[in-house]
Amino acid sequence: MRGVREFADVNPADGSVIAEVSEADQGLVDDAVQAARKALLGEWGRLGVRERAARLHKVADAIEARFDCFLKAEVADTGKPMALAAKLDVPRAAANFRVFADAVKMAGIECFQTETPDGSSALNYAVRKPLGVVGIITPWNLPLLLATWKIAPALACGNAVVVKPSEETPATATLLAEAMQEAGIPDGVYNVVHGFGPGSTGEFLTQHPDVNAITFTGESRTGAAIMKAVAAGVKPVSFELGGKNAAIVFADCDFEETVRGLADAVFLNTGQVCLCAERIYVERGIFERFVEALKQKAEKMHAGWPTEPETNLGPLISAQHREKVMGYYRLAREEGATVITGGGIPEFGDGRDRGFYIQPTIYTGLAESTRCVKEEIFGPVCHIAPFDSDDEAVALANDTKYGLAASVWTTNLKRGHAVAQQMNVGITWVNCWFLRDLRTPFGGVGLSGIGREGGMHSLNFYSELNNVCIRL
Ligand code: NAD
Ligand code: 6OH
Repeated sequence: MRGVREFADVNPADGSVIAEVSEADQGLVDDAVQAARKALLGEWGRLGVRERAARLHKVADAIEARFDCFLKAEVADTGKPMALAAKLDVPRAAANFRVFADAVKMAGIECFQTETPDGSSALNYAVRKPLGVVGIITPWNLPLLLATWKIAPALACGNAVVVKPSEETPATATLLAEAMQEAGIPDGVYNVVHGFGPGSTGEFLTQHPDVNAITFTGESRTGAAIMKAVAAGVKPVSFELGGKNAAIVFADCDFEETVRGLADAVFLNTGQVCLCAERIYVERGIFERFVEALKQKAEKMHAGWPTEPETNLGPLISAQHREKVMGYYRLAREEGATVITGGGIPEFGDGRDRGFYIQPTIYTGLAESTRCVKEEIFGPVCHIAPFDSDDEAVALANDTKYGLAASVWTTNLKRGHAVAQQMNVGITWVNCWFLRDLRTPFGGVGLSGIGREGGMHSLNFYSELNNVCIRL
């Protein structure tokens, strides 16, 4: 028998088992890849761009028609507040399909008229072709949003995909198959395999000789392991990896807006967003006031059951991840931090005590060289430090091996531009955070990734260009 080892899907809000999931072994991964390859030779491979785009809009329609199912599945898998998933995760899944359906229809092709040495000319034009079978490996923090961010452009470009969602959050990728079927996406174009990473489904997929490219979102260390796995086949990769993102707060900021924005940037999704700010640098004149204001926000957060409308702080994803974050909370004290608030595990006296909740936490007083300031924690936690000049703030923010996102908070637009452009990252927000336009380049520098996705950047990654040169 193949693919029969089962693993538990756990609800992080109360530790209950919500499903048993079959782990795909090498044989099942082979089947999925072969199904995808076969689909490329069938109806899917013959569809024109207009019809492909129309079907992707239908996928978006089918997601919207099942909004509540996706919502419940995502919340059960992650424990995140239902209000957040209803505002962010599920709508973004539909939006991902619509944006890339439209983008591929609008995309032009490169074309050059070339002068030849004999005084005549040639015409060059590049045609877009699918890569083939794309392996998509995704994490647990925004499962549906991040999977569809890659699935939609891959399908828009005519590829077939094999998706391996995180073992922590298998539900919504599975449910998406129903939406695909309803939308008329032919069998074999969208495949899902469940399982773990090393020595399991994820590794089988990255090492598979018939997979043409790998697109991955997750930890930087996992990205490094995947690079090794694909090296022998010289396959293209797109990596969206970790971050240790900085925020720079100037004394001339709109104080209330900034505190509100940064409370989101630190605590949204219990700090489990790759873009979250874990380092906040505040101009010295407003340092004490800012620390106090963010502390007030942290202490007012409501760590309720996910379905309660006032809940704005869910649990962490797993007992193991909570142990990792608690390790950093202990380390911060050893490294000499002042604990402004939090640092522990809350007690509720009900079923949530069996879940993986953790207190929102703020530190000050750490040296910049400490591990808590240098390493990604991925929890509801930040360190706040003062600065005295624009140059010092830029230097502090850029002193990291990561380079995903930054935010700058000031009412001085000239300063906002100047500082933003000096950030060594893929995305800098000024007076906002996680405000997304899906046409813009998205990705990271250094340990935060390879390549850019979004709009044309996604279309360029998920397709091969064949330049045709015609002598005229
Ligand atoms: P992870 O790297 O542990 O796992 C991500 C996926 O990779 C999972 O599906 C996992 O099963 C799989 N995997 C693990 N090892 C593998 C291997 N050797 N071969 C093939 N597949 C393997 O990441 P996570 O813990 O699920 O997610 C949290 C991390 O993701 C954080 O570091 C966060 O910053 C990062 N992240 C980055 C972005 C971004 O856009 N830059 C977005 C979300 C999350
Ligand atoms: C990381 O946790 C969040 C990534 C967000 C996106 O990839 C996006 O497209 O908004």
